[in-house]
Parts: sequence; structure tokens; C-alpha cells
Amino acid sequence: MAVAPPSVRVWWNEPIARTELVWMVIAFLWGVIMFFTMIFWHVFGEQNLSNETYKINPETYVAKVDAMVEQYTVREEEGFPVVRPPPGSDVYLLARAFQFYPLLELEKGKAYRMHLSSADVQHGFSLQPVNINISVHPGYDHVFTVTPTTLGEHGIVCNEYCGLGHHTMIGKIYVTEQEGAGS
Ligand SMILES: [Cu+2]
Repeated sequence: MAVAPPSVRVWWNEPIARTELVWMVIAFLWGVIMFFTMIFWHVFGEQNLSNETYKINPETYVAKVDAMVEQYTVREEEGFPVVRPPPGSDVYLLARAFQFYPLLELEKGKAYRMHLSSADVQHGFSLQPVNINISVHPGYDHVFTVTPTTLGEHGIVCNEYCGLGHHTMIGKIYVTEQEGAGS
């Protein structure tokens, strides 16, 4: 609140100073440029995923994960199932305190419908070393199409602080040659 009332009560009808007008136009044009840059970068920057998001309750999501694990587990690693779902199928990855479940094995050059959700709190999915980062929220099923291009073992780390065991929260995606194309 001002101590004294302004000398010109209806100040908003005063003419705009030239410099101020110039800056307003610059700010507006910059806003327009940034707007189109966003769209351009989404398409050509290869950083943002064209994902879809659906509401889902965590129990329903966990049930889908368990069904996939039951059907496509090929081996175990330190008590964790390694799941190899068929190319083209829906792949469910679950983030929960403090693990990514299960371990996945995908074929190079094949497309998968990847689902990502959390059973408890917010986590971060960070695929290394390619550095793809996605926020993982409980109650939301993030769906995107992935086609692995690099053979080998890829680490997933949680990059959203989620509790005391956060630093131990890691996962793994193996990318292998296509079946029938040699080992
Ligand atoms: Cu975490």
C-alpha cells in the first residue's frame, strides 16, 4: 500500500513511453520464438518422448507387472526375475521403494510398448548411459514406444529422491541380438 496516492489517479490511461513499448514488443516476439522452438525441439531435438499418460491405480498396475513376469521370465539374477517379453508387446516396468522391477531383456531393433509407473511414491527413471529421463508417478501409467538400438547392458537409476534407500534403487535392461540372428 502506497503512503500517498499517485499524483495521476488513472495512470493506466497515460501514453506508453517509447522505450517501454520497444521492450514489450521484444518480449512478445521472444515469447513467440520460444513457443515455436519448443515444438521444433520436440520433433528434431530427440530429447522429448511422445508419450501417452493414463490414470491407473497402483494395485492394477502391479497386477499387470506380475502377470507379465509370470508369463515371460527366462531366468533369475540374484533373486530378481529377468523378463523377455515378445517384440511388439506391452512391457511393464515398475518403480517402487527401492527397486525397478523386473529386469528386462529386449531385442535390438524391435519396437515395444513400454509402460512405466510407481507403486508408492514419485521416482525418477534415468536410463544410462544414453541419459533418457522420465518422472515416474504413482497412479499414472506412462506409455511410450521404444526400439533399442544399442546392444548390451543398460542401467536404470532413480534420479528423484524417494527415501532412505534411494541411492540403492537401480534396474537393468539387457538388449540382445534378435532371435535367430546369432547369439
Ligand atoms: Cu529414488
